[in-house]
Amino acid sequence: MSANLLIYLDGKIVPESEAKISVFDHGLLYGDGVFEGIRIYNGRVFRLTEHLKRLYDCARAICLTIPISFEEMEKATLETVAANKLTDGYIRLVITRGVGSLGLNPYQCPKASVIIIASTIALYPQERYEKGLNLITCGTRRPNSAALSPQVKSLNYLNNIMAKIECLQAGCDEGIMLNDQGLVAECTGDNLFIVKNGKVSTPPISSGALDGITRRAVIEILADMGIPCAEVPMTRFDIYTADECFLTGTAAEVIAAVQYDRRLIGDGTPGKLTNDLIVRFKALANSTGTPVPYS
Ligand code: PXG
Repeated sequence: MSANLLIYLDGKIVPESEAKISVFDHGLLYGDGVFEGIRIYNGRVFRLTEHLKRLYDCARAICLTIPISFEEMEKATLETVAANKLTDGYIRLVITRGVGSLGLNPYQCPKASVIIIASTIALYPQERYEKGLNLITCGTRRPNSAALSPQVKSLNYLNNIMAKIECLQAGCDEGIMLNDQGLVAECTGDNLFIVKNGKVSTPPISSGALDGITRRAVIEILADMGIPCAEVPMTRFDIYTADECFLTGTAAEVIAAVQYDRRLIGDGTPGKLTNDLIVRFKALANSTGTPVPYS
């Protein structure tokens, strides 16, 4: 990690070495809190409003009061990026429940903490963007929404981390997580799309897929190309027999998947539409977004 980052912590921008939180913070003790990951492209923050809306919705869903307004959060995010003079990078917003006692009760935590980190991220090596990813099915399932809604980007990502460990131990790059009914939900930190006979589809949110912002952007790009995207329940069979498969996420962007459960997807190389979407997504990301107010 770069050593001299400037971090926003509860209203102040401080050097990384001073950006510390208490061991009694329930974000640490219980994973009680929410987060967002946002990209900066070419001096602009991509889909900032959409990301902040999701953050505030997730906080609301877990009865967490974010101590600053939406507008203040927007300003703080842009100021943190400007302070670090980043024109391309990654922003991590973290809201923790705050300092409390050694008990679950979140009402013992008087004030949530707000952390904004502006840095960089590289999820997969460049070679993977050219050749595509190798996927497996993870044994770890997406939680049922009657447990913790899979829409909450909470600070407890253990479910996804367990799934990621399975992929890595199997020598694969990523894994597909099924829901409790055995339907395809998504990957460990990315949404999933397939192309078959020129038709594009992606699992619906009701299957346990996160309502990803990159997913939404890709559906919009497809619509602009005159290609509808069906949000329909999907099984492993649909992926085994697809012509193309790709993943979307803020960190991963758009990336092809070329192998799944040791079967080749299509001819085992990134598909034509996938490559086209990679280019179109880059163009969109580099030409839109909220400008960063560098001084
Ligand atoms: N599914 C899950 C479970 C996610 O956490 C996505 C899909 C993609 O959503 P967006 O809105 O980003 O298009 C996410 C978000 C990582 C990492 O390091 C990944 C995410 C967030 C933070 C870190 O892999 N993905």
